Amino acid sequence: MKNVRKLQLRDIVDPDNLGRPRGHLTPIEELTDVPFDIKRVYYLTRVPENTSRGYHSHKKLEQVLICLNGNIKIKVSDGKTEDVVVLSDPAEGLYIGPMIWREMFDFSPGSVLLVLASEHYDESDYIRDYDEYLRCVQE
Ligand code: T46
Repeated sequence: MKNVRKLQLRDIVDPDNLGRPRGHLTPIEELTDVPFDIKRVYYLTRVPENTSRGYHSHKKLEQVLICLNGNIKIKVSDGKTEDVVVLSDPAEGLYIGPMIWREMFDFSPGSVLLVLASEHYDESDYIRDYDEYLRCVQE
């Protein structure tokens, strides 16, 4: 689907000098690891079971969603086709560009969704009404 794609982020796993694991490190640099300047970062935590969020599109905003812990499902649609992406790997991002409807659901207990955004928060960039969204993408 245009304007939606998975990004493989770096996953640095370097043992200490005795060969013991030290865990994973994922660096994210703007315009290198994500395709935009990062102007805003936010995260979703403690989302109750059976709770869905999103239900909107953005006119211009680009974002990368990363599940830092647990797993989360993201439904994306361009108004014609839809797809469900499962995020569970902290070294994987989901790029969502302009005019993509998104819904986030099935947050596992303790899950954390980190979002990197190309713009500051601007409510006028949101399309929160699905019929309006469909009218916009069909124009
Ligand atoms: C998106 C998905 C993945 C702010 O004041 N600043 C912010 O940067 C954000 C993101 C939200 N807010 C306020 C606006 C609302 O009063 O926080 C409240 C909850 O926002 P919203 O209902 O839009 O949250 P989600 O989880 O439905 O959607 C969010 C982002 O808004 C959206 O851009 O793509 O996460």
